[in-house]
Amino acid sequence: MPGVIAAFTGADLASEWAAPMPCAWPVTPDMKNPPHYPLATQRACYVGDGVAVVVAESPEQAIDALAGIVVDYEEEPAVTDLEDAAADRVLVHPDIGTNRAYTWELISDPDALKKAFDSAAHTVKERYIQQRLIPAAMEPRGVCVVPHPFGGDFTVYSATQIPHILKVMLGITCAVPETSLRVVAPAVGGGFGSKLNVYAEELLALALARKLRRPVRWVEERSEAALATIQGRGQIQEIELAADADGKITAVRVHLIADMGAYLQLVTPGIPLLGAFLYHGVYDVPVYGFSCTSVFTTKTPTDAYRGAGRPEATYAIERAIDALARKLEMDPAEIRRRNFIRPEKFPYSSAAGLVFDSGQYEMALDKSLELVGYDQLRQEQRRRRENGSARLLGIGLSSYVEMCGLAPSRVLASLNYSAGGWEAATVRVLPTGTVQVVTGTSPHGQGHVTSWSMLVADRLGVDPQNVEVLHSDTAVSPHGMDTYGSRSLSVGGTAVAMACDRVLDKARVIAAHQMEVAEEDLEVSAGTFSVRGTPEKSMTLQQVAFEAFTAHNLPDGTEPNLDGSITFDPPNFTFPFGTHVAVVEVDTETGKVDLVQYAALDDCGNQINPLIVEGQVHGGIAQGAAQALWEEAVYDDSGNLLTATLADYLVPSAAELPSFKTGATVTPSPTNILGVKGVGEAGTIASTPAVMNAVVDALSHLGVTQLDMPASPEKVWRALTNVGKEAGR
Ligand code: MCN
Repeated sequence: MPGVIAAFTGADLASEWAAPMPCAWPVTPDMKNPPHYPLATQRACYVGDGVAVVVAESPEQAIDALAGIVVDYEEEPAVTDLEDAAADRVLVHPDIGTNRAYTWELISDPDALKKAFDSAAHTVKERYIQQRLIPAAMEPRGVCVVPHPFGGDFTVYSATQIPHILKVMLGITCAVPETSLRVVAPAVGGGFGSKLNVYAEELLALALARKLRRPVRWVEERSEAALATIQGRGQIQEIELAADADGKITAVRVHLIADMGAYLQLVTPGIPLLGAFLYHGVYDVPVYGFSCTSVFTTKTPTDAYRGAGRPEATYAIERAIDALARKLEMDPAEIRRRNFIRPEKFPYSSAAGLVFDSGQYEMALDKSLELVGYDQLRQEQRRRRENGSARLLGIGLSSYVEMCGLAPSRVLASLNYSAGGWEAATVRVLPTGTVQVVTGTSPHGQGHVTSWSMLVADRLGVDPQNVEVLHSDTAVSPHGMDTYGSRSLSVGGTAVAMACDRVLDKARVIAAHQMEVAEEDLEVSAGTFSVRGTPEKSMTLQQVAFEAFTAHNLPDGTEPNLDGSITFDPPNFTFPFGTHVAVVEVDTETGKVDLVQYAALDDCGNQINPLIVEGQVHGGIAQGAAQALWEEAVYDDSGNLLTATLADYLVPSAAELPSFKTGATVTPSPTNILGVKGVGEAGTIASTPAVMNAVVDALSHLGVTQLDMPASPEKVWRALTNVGKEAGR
């Protein structure tokens, strides 16, 4: 056809791959991982599994040519329901003989767990559905691979969160020496975890550029993104709480069935584990049990989506604690207060095996209630109920803690993750005094250039305008572990700060030598080294950098140039926390829910840039509220995605959201020199349960307590109609 350069099936390209597509998280030794290649050869296992590729001069010509391909599919039954998948009635991959990818357990003390439930004064058992979500970054994915005119080198431009990891994986999968690959992640257009992956299209673009000896580009369309970019969540959760007569929780037991989709992508199997340690939330729970069975379905693979495992955990515990409060007829704030881990217990060793760094949970709750005007809202709620108003008010709380700053490499090893959790940084003071920072993080909307400039300026006493931050290009920043898991500031930013300290140490040696004084006699302030007691005798950092550059008069053994490099492996996760309060109005006649007020109190330790922190919280809240009220990937029984456009998949805009009230407390983390904790996912983690608790809070007096997300008008209306029928109304 016009403009077509080449067309290939999966079989045509089979010899291009040295290994299947990577899954870096084999969570158990017996985990099932069916071979996954960029194009299917025998069986396509989900709608979105590529079977052929066309390379043409223009995207339009390629699309026309794709329409000319006839695929002779022989249809097999789909498996879309998770419990059905676990029953192994229809197998997604008959070769492996089961749909169960793995079972993973974390039970601190099985006897104590049983005993706690047997002897509990109160128990609640809840079942929740985490619907699948479709990440909707501002820009979908895109990749362009340029072969160098001579030799076998390639430059790969990809809209990825992980240029460094991608480079390693491309090398392994396509048998290209790492030295022949340069990966550049330019302005990425958002990712929210969905670009923390190695995708078929990236491998195809590289293999085709190699085969055809010309640049190859691919840019995803929005509906393709819905099918072929990973999806998030996808779990059935069962959570049980045991409590004593006063409402003090004595044990938590959780079982999940997690939807892997048709294949395991880069970190698919690990996502439930990122929540596994947190189903007891912010509460001091002595006995804990968690298990997860993960299953294959004939749907798009799942993987990391903002929060990855932690929103799911927070949702389950925060809804369950509200269920316990209802059972005990206790205010949701009061039951939380009774169960919080107390400030004096930090560092707190949890029954799940983590050590929480620092926290003041009750303070965050108190401040959030103040922010939203809790007592007045409860009065207003009562008033509307008494007046028989058709617009009921619901107030929902969510107190959260999350583990981020992924992660100490040794801990990742204990979870069978195939990479480390360190981060690299280099800080160079150039001869003219400009500071160049090389970071291994890879921002895609989080503002690292601004934040890193601020923290370098602060530490070195230079103007932030004079700091250049280089990132996301493996030729410029060869070492890095990239951006996800709200790790960048607490690991990458800390590395930058430590590299600054190395620079200052070296500068001090040079300045002391130049001014012929002892190092101890020097004071450093605002980028100037001055002699204690004789402030007029001083050198600026810029002067020191110039001396280090000319190297005419350096102390013996001091290397020229003023720079410092470090690779920092964090000693622990960081544990940000807070309480969010959502206020909704529910129209009992139509079932429509309006989110009318929202207050967020977050504690991410010291803040480098409060405006960015607030922006991160805002975006996170919008995303989490969207899961509660609007977003859901809907499949039919044959495994067709029914919500593959933004007309069917309801991503909210500003019009659906109130102005958020935000506040902060500051409880520094003792695990890094900046005292910071992550914030990139906090809003998403906290907001979903806050909003759902608010919806249930509006309706529970009418008997509606079981409600799944998204709380669409139809679902709410049906729930109200059903309880009405039961009550003979
Ligand atoms: N920050 C701060 N003080 C703190 C904590 C953070 O000033 N105590 C600042 C940091 O300096 C940084 C920003 O807040 O500029 C986020 O830092 P951090 O919490 O370390 O998170 P990461 O930079 O590692 O970002 C990852 C996180 C994740 S996992 C997802 S998903 C996500 C998110 O960030 N995806 C995003 N935020 C996003 N924001 C945008 N615009 N687009 C995405 O795709």
